[in-house]
Amino acid sequence: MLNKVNMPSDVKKLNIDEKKELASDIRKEILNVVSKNGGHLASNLGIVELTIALVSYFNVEKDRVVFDVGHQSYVYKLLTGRKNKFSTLRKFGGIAGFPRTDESKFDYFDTGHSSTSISAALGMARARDLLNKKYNVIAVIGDGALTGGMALEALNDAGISRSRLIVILNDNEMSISKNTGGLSQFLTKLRTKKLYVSSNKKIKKFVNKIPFIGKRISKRIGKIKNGIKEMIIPKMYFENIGFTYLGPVDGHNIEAMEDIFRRTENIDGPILIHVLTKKGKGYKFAEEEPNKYHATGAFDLTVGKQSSGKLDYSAVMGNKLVELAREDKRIVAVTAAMEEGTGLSSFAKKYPKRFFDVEIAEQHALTMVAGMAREGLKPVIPIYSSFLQRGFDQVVHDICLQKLGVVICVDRAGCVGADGETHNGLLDLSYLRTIPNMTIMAPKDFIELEDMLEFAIKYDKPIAIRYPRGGEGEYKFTKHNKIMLGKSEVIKEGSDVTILGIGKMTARAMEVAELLEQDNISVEVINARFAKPIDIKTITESINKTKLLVTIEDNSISGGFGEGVKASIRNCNIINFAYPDKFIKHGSVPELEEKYGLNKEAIYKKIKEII
Ligand SMILES: Cc1ncc(C[n+]2csc(CCOP(=O)(O)OP(=O)(O)O)c2C)c(N)n1
Repeated sequence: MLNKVNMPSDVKKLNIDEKKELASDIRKEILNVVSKNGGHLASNLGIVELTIALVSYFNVEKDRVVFDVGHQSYVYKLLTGRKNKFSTLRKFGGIAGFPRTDESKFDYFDTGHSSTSISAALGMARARDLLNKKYNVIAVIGDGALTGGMALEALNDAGISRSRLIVILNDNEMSISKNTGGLSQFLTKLRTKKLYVSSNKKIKKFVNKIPFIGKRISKRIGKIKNGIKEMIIPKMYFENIGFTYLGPVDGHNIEAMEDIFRRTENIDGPILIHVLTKKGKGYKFAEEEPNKYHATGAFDLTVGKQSSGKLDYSAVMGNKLVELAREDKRIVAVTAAMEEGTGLSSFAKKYPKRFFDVEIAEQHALTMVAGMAREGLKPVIPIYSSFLQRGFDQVVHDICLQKLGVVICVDRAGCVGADGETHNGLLDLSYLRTIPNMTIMAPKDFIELEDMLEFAIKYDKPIAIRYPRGGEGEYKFTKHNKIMLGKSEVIKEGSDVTILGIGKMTARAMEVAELLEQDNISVEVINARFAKPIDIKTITESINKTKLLVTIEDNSISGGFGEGVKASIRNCNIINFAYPDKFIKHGSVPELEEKYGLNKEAIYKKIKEII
């Protein structure tokens, strides 16, 4: 059936049995491509029927659809003219893993970070009304993304707006891990019969008390329970904040969803449609362990995802934290819905009372750890670099202003590869450097990360440790000097050029040095360790000898480490290697490093030319 479908108009022509067949074909195609390219699997398997119903009922040629996070937009891509390119998903030059307005006219808003869809959709709806246009605006948001502050702020505003806006809540009871907060408990009540039964009882009890006719009405209540379930119960929440609530509806029943979409036609103002889906639907392994298949690398379809057994920086941080927490009972760990991704699972198991998953709420998490630090705890908050962007003001206003001892572990710093623009962590060195009272470190390898974590916990002032996605590179360091505040480390002495690497780029500096030395160019290599404060003394001593300074970082050039060094060291020839001041698209890290002249060959060539 997928062979016959390319565009939404093709989907509209299908009868219900054909749509079901299409759903099955789409699942096969997604499994086939994601098992090869990696990507977000479970969320897409869960949203197949919902997307078919959406594309089939609405006119997505003009009706705006905004996918929250956008990781679940693969089905939509398959049905909106991108089927033939689908095998290039997340590859260099291929289609992106998230909606991209520059990729298709059917993508109405770029997403990647959570909880933005309702705000964007409300903006579009208000624009439509002011410009006297006619189309639907639909935000598709998961129950995980709904826990983000922005989504709740947007619901609050949308509720009173009276703008015609449709929010489709794709409720699969999961964020990446299980949702835990109060909102998810509320949704569970809506979902299950429990609330209905107990409210039904309450209603009967109330009605029974009405003189003369109460008992008779009470008997009839049983008969109209479905009506009550749909009309009265949900009004208690969503309708009170201004939405018309429809549902819950089975998100794997295309007909039922199309039917409920039809019912929106005569409703004005904001509407929330509650759709129940199963994450990972149709692939046994993903249904059983949806968290494992939320985002995945390539894997063998028949046996499922196997652990590579390879250590990565997140796991090294998590293991070390478990060890340190044994000795220091004041250590607590906080995550914004990224327990597994940030390597905190063993900490969560070992110290459940000292572990807090606040759901997709980076801003809240950062101010909460400030409160914890204020009262004498030692909070460690691992957070992906690109998601930390959300909490910039909280780092400034709540952590750094008060010099509170919070350890921010900036995970996935640098270029992340296949997830592209929204997920690259290329700005953290720039924005963290601007904050007074902040100290920033970056380790050259796993051992240095462990040493830095130990140092940071003892430091008792705001401090960030940034490290990349994945594991160490091929270059292995043998020596690990003690970490001292603001001190860099001279790894190799030389006399013609100084190469100053930071974090994972220290290994790159050593690789480039090896190439240059083959041409009899003598290289001094310094591991910066601290991006703030910059070790001006050691760098100055080195360039007094060599007269040429090269910096290498996996951050944007704009405001990054290299620019910081340039501003601190006067009268010196400096060349900065960094990513350009651009949003860097998806591809593998080696491909992108090649494109932007950051691999060892390119850096070697450029230095040689200059020398
Ligand atoms: C600001 C931000 N924080 C964290 C993430 C990582 N993340 C991507 S999807 C996701 C879970 C989303 O859950 P839900 O909205 O329920 O969608 P589902 O995958 O369950 O369909 C998280 C935490 C993100 N994309 N953006």
